[in-house]
Amino acid sequence: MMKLYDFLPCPFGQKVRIVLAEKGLSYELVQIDLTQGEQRRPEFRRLNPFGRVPVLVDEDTTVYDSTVIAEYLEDEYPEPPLLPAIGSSALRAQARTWEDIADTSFTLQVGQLMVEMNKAESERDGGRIQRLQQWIDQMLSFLNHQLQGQDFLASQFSVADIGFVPRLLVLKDLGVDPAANRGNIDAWIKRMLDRPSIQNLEGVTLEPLAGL
Ligand SMILES: N[C@@H](CCC(=O)N[C@@H](CS)C(=O)NCC(=O)O)C(=O)O
Repeated sequence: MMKLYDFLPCPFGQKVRIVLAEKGLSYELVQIDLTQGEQRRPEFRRLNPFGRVPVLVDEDTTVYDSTVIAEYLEDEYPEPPLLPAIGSSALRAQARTWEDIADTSFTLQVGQLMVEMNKAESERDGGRIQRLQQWIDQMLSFLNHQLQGQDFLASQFSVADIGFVPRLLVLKDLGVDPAANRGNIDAWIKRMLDRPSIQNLEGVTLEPLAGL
């Protein structure tokens, strides 16, 4: 059976767990407690020398980085597909671009906002909070525009949408309502919340993560 080394609050691990659930794949979850520094243990470093979750072990294959894991799962277990069909190169590129935008220009920034919001009010950097909220707000408007006339970011439900889910689910509690005045995002979130893979997602929390 596959093993997923993960820490439940990690948004990148959550992304991979949505993919596994969508594909109906069973796996053993091995928790690496980042709050206890378990990612620095030599036995974990042998799997990922960079000491980061998630890591997937499938028989003799060890894969890390959520995007690479999702691609590996798509190659090995293509049904149901979570990328547009092979041959639809432009749409596949679009899905991968949005997945990358989610990871590098959304998830990280929401994580930084979480860190600030978790501080005592007197310790918070108000300017940084404002800049992060503005950045996230702009990203959401960009997404809302992309979703005009389509149900999902790259024509069908895909890794592009999945990439945004973990942090979309916590944003409202961080002072940015993703759906406010953004009808396409509102409908998109409702559509995604219909999916058992997302309804049953574990680890969605407002606790900031060390090491993000
Ligand atoms: N690009 C990586 C990012 C993974 C990542 O940042 N993982 C964090 C937790 S969410 C981690 O393991 N941090 C531990 C550390 O850096 O010590 C991915 O997509 O999988």
